Amino acid sequence: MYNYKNVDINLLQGDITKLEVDAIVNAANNTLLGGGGVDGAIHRAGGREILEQCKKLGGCPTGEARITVAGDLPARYVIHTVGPKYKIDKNKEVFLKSAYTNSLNLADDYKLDSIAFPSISTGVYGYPIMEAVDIALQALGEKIDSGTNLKKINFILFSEEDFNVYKEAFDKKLL
Ligand code: AR6
Repeated sequence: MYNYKNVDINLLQGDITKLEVDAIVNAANNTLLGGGGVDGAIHRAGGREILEQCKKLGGCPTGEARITVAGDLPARYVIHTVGPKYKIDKNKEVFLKSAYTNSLNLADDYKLDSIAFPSISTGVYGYPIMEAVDIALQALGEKIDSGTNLKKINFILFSEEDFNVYKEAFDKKLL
């Protein structure tokens, strides 16, 4: 557990669909209609209610974020964001950072206390996790510096390997 300017920052390993937080973040695609990876896991565990709301949103541009209910999940909301495709998108650093920042901003708009992020873009979308973690940290730091209502910001990594990459980067920046 880390703390930066009175915000608790937690690194976890496991399945984001199990977390009892105000909002979990989904690494979605532009359609918001589901897919594989963490997106598939969230829709599978959350049930149809999430998809019904997603259908009404009409998609989401890369780097932006949208919010829905969380259906059968223990979280209250799902914040769907779309990260860049590493090999295809130009300005991928900008888009990855804004995916984090816009998700945090949306959580603040809803006055949420807690949020959990997966590692956006580092699965199917091919972003190297060593590069991605620095961008996640930049977005986090700038958001907290500019003021947030959030009390607890969690990052949850599916594999032990990814968790260790995050831990090393977080130790360097936040300890
Ligand atoms: N909990 C936490 N993390 C998870 C879980 C889970 N249940 N399942 C996977 N991860 P990815 P992307 C990790 O591919 O790269 C989808 O098809 C995974 O190990 O889910 O942003 C969408 O519809 C990896 O570290 O997201 C898009 O088309 C991280 O989540 C596309 O994939 C992100 O991997 C988005 O690709």
